[in-house]
Amino acid sequence: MTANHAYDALIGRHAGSDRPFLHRPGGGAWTFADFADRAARLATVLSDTGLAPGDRVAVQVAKHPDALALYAASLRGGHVFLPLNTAYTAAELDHFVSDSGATLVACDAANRDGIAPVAKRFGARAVTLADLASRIDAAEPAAIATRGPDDLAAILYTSGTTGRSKGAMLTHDNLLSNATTLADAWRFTPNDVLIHALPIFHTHGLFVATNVTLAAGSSMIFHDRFDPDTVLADMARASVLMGVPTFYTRLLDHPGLSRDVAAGMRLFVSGSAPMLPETHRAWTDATGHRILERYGMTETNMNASNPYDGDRRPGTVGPPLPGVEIRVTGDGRTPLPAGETGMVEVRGPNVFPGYWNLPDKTAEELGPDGWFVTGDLGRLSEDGYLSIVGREKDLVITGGYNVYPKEVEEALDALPGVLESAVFGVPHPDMGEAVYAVVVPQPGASPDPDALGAALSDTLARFKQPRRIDLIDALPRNTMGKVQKKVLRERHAHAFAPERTA
Ligand code: MCA
Ligand code: AMP
Repeated sequence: MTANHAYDALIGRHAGSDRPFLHRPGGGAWTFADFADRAARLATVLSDTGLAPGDRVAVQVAKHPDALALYAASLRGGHVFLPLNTAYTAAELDHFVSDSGATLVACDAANRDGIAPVAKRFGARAVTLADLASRIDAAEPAAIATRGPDDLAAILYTSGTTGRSKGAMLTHDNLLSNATTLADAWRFTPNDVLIHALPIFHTHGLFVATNVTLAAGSSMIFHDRFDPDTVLADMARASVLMGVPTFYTRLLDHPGLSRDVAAGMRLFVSGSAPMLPETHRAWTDATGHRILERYGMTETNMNASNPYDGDRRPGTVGPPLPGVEIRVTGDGRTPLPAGETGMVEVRGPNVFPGYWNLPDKTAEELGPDGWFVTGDLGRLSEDGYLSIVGREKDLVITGGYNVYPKEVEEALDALPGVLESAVFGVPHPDMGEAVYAVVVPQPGASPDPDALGAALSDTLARFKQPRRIDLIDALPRNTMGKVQKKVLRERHAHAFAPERTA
């Protein structure tokens, strides 16, 4: 008898169920039994490639049901799943493959030629998801690898304010404990039907949306991308939507949104980026539903959530989830009283054990007492609701994707004619924030901002590329010589403001 902490509880448990799990984009559905069987056979295909328990499997594929089967197969085989944003360039992939020591890189046919040399350089094999899937029917179900709560289930790379991206290690129990907590807190039942329109290479779409559905034995309507028309059309047969704030602002702009269309829905969840209180209120006016906003991080899964019953307060992310502790600290990491703003720290079974191969970086952010320093600035109310009021980390969140200015500045500074640059976020009506860059040319040079932007496309994912690049004479600096991003943010705050009609 084997025991695999997350696989057994999320997938194995449903292996005999003929209830629907996943409604496919083109029609038809997988039952839970279909999904578990596909994962079991795909686990054999993986081990036939030479993958052993503990090995990392990097995956950069377009959203497809088989990508979820690959995640399940990786859990079953005891491998470490390493999902990658499809927007990443081959240059960005280089670091993830070398740093993780991945042995297999699953990709799409269209990218195979770009990825194969990267994989080869680091002793890995590139294989297309379609190729792996084509071998499923002929494979026998694999044995379930034994995995305990503290064994690694996944590594998700997050950028940082300094240096290269760090691999956040997530254990079987990080994933399972958070999934069961959320399924409970949000009252998921087998009758729920989730509209799954998020990407599946980040925590939100892969762990929150998928694991909660699995933990509760609910089902999902799998969309291959976010399309407001399709989301609205599917509300008639669904009960829950999870999204980033951009989903909600785009749906609010859609003429098809109404109380009637949303009448059968039970819950709308938002997270990954701050939601403006106006959006909450507009959603309630348009649909009669109160959006439930929650707060999480790659390193911690979900930490806080507005309550299912009771007051869902716009502009807050609610109290800590059951089993999770949150404190706000000041100088010397001393806890501050309610009402005061400081660093948000979290502790609980959801918090990761550290960054892959980076013990020093881990020690900076995760104390021996288990408190993790999030880099977010927040405030707790007297009755325990957390408000995220800013970020100490220099981070832009655009449409729910994180962009670390340092990475974009380094790419800009490496271009001919550029002396130095500063990158920051400004309000954007669709994406929440947009990436903005100012560039100081080298003496005598006058680089073309459009050409600079185009040159970044070889190295940076599209969502990281600045929406605007201006040339300026000098960066604003304080007396210590530090670039004043606040001044820049204020100077360009209205760059993307919707035009006013007189
Ligand atoms: C696409 N583009 C973007 C973004 N997405 N640019 C900036 N930020 C983005 N997020 C680019 C496209 O490449 C395109 O470039 C142009 O913007 C317009 O694309 P559009 O068609 O409007 O975009 P879309 O394909 O409709 O995507 C927008 C989206 C998507 C639906 C908001 O970005 C999305 O699904 N975001 C969700 C991200 C997410 O899951 N985050 C969770 C991270 P061009 O100029 O070439 O046309 S997990 C997390 O943060 C924590 C743990 C948590 O709490 O959940
Ligand atoms: P990631 O690095 O992708 O895991 O992004 C995590 C970051 O997203 C957090 O540290 C916060 O800064 C931000 N975030 C997630 N959810 C919310 C929210 N509901 N409100 C404000 N910020 C959020």
